Amino acid sequence: MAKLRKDFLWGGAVAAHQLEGGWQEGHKGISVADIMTAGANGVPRRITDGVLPGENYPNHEAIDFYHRYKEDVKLFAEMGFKCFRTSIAWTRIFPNGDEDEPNEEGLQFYDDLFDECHKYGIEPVITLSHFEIPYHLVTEYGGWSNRKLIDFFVKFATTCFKRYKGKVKYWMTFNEINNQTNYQSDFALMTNSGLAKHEGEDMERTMYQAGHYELVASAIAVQKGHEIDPTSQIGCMIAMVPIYPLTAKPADIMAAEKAMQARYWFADVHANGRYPSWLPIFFENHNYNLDITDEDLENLKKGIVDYIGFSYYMSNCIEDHDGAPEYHYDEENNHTKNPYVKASEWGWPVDPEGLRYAMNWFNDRYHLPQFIVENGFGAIDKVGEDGKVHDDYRIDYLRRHIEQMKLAVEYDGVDLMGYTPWGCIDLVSAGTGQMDKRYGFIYVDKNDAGEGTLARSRKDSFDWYKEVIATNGEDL
Ligand code: P53
Repeated sequence: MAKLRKDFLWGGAVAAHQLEGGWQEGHKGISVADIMTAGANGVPRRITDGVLPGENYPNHEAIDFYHRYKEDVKLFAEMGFKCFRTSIAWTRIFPNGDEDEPNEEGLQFYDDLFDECHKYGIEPVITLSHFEIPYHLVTEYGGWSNRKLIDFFVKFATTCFKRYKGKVKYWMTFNEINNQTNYQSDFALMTNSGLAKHEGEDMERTMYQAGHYELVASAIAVQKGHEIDPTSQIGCMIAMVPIYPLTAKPADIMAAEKAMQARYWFADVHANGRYPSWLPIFFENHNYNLDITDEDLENLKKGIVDYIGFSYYMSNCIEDHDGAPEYHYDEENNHTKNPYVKASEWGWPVDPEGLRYAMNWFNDRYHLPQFIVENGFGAIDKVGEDGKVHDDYRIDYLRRHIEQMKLAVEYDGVDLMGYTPWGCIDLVSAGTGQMDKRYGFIYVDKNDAGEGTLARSRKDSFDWYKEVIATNGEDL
């Protein structure tokens, strides 16, 4: 029976914009995360036209990791982290995104952070673009609807590959690139691609065009990254939310299959180096006339990723909705409640077996190593009388998912590189902008209203996870 790798990368995951704060420190530019207000459970964040007075932008300060990272990395080391997944804020390196020269202060910040990690034997795992595109690229270029973004991104990526060669071995290009499958969502369009909706614009078409440019940019980055450092491993990052058929009715099975194709064609292109057969037909039937060149298709072939990085929080469900031959998937409206699965307070269905299912699905389809780079349970934590958070619900969620992850390795033969639960330290929620939707092993004293001392403290899950790592996942 296969076991977890001896060098299994246990760790935790965050993203720059959700924890760093210091939004104007070191000549950082404004990113799309800096113009998103705080929402609440069920209340979406608003995207404002620039940074406006009187609005509450939770990412501006976040948890002030920018100034406190040494203390935080020390706590990660205490848990025994082998790796730490974060992102490089594009706007620290190229504040507007279109400069000729990078910003040295930004580059130095990540040098210092990576040095601090290596001091404890913690390997950085780095996402290049995690929901934090320079806002200037949105206002001046229309975000990823513009081919020019490919060059800007490739420049950013190669600058990072060169600068951090020897310090960073594991990279990912675009975080949850397939979230924009939900092209009706202002949030998904802006965070993935810097796209704003315009009257009369077919946003589904724009999403496919932006996705194409991103995939080409990713494929070029993979090629450059390998040239610069042949030992580097560059993955994609897919939001894996399996879509199950609601029943055994054949049309439900087909609807689910088509929904999976619509959500995961991004992964097909990353991992197979080409478009799946149904997509050119779909583009033609919808008269999309996308800008896809032969050179692009060559680049896609040459830029196959080294591993499948993915997040897993939940699964969803679908039934046949209209019986049309195309099975046009509508992420915003087609999901159906799964009667066998309970949801979190935020309506995220909790389904540990879905993780094993997802790992098998990726394995059968791509035959590549995998890296679970996000998984976790967002919950309201209460500090007990003893000053500690007793988060047995979080331990329960993680334990049940790790059990399934191990089954996928031990019985199904999935080659798994590592596991980095999301928000290993409490941070700003991407979806709602809340502080009180917490994922961490480390509690941060700050609430939705922005009040608190920012002091860090260990939750019960901190001690639990430390033991999990120490026993390479044996003691759960
Ligand atoms: P929050 C939607 C569905 C699955 C994952 O999410 C998602 C989203 C977007 O909200 O995002 C990932 O903070 C993302 C992280 C994010 C994390 O999941 O909304 O990569 O940036 O914080 C959790 O609870």
